[in-house]
Amino acid sequence: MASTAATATHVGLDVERIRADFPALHQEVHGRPLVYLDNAATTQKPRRVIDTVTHFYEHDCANVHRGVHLLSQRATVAYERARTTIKDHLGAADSREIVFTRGTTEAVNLVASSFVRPRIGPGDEILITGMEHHSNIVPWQLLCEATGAHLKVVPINDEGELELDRYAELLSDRTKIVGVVHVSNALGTVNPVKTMIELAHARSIPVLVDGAQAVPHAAVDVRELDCDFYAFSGHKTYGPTGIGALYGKREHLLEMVPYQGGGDMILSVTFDETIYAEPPHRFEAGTPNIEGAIGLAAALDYLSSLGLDAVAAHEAELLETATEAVLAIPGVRLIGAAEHRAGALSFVMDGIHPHDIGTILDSEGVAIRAGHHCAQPVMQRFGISATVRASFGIYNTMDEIERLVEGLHKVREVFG
Ligand code: 7TS
Repeated sequence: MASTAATATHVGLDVERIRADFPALHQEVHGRPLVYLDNAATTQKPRRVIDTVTHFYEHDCANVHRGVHLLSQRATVAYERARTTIKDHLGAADSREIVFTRGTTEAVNLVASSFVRPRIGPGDEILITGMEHHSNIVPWQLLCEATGAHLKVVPINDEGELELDRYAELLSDRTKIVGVVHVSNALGTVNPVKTMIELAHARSIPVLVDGAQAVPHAAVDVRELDCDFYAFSGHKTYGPTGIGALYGKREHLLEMVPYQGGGDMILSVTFDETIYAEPPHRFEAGTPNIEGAIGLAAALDYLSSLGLDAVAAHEAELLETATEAVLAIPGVRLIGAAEHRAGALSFVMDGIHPHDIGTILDSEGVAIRAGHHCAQPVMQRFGISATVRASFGIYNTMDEIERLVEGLHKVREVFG
């Protein structure tokens, strides 16, 4: 993964060329050129993705897996080809290990319902970390409520890193699954997921990795990680909203019960008995987000074409520069100073509410996110209610970091 400590061995990204591919970047906000630094919430979309989705609507629009007619065949081929693109992007062995979902949130809920629920009972444990997004907390709480299992949480230190010793101690014979975020959206911390997976596997405990903030920033290889499940969202990786994917090891998917019932997930139905389709279709009930899947594949092709190492290096440079520049402003305190960070910079300013900072920055044309970032336990850990978060993508520039810093100086002027 990228980290602030990454060495600059990359050939570099042609950021001006990349920017030309993103129509939404070329607009003014409150009379200033837009500086978009809210990429952890969602990214802008390149022309290639927009054109791919438009092409589907203009030429191939039909339902999948059910038509003999040509348009339906073309839609089916494109949809299944998109699955192969995702498989290749994640380094999976078999495209049948890729399930299309609405995004990371649905992927976690799917694992909770179809994999963990049948094998968990009262007194069993689910182990997550103190830096999870709500989407990797609440599904497990729902499962605990329904089954009498307990949620255990790995603490984080003052730097915003996981306490690995505590993690090892918390793994127990009762642990039925580990859920861990690869890169924290609230702190930017890159977690040592490979080591965590090894430790869990040593006790035969499966691991689900939330990769929502990892896939946009660096190469991910699920076979190298040896994770059991890996989830991510299309819209944070330059693709459409409402689409994402779950990678699951084939041996697990084959054992899993359906998530939702409906069309497209069956082999045969009578009123007495339904025989389910094989994975992954078993988990894709109903008409899927066909154009979303195709658009996501176009986004991943686009990202790969830039070179994922160059992407990671460019963003590491942006993050390092932004961290130094923002810390030089009086009264700024970083929330999350982990040795390995990627993508996001979270901070607070003495005596000024993050929402006020966000509003003033917006008036200067700079889009950041202020809030709890759907990670309220992280805020509780640091004794705050919110942070300001600047998050970076392939099209951000050093000039934009200057605009952020100028905006923060304006904030200080306004608040005296
Ligand atoms: N996991 C992480 C680490 C995330 O950052 C997010 C979304 C999710 C899961 C959920 O993804 P979804 O696509 O299913 O909604 N994070 C953010 C954010 O940081 N600001 O807005 C959404």
